[in-house]
Amino acid sequence: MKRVLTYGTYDLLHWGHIRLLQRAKAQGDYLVVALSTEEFNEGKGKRTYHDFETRKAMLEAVRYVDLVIPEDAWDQKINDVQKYEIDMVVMGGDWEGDPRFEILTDYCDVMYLDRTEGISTTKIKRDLGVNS
Ligand code: C2G
Repeated sequence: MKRVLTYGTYDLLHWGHIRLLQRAKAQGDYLVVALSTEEFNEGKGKRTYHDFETRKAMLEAVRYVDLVIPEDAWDQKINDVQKYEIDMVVMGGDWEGDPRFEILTDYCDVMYLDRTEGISTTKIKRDLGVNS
């Protein structure tokens, strides 16, 4: 059983998110998503449309997702990898080389996948004329 872990905000779930989850699950047999809490998002300068419980429920409805856990601190990742016996962390390419993920290479594999071009939560809000 190869266990995969990924992190994100996953607000206004869109095709780029689904493709990331699909490809992350394809790397193993079990996919854990660490979902940013509102408090953590404030630290990332992000305000979400959906609250944590709604974003969690939406992710749990995605066939590729096996477990959703909260992400509420940058420094929880090593503990997450150990606690959930993770074999591989997978993130989108915008995180490639980020030390907050590179540090995990001592504990598990780390893989970065190409982002899906032309879609983002920010773009959706902008195209809808919503102040992001
Ligand atoms: N993503 C993607 N293609 C897009 C948009 C997003 O592949 N067009 C990927 C991102 O690279 C990320 C995941 O989808 O791996 C979730 O994206 P966000 O919800 O924007 O997550 P982010 O704010 O990058 O949070 O600790 C790390 C952070 O929690 C990551």
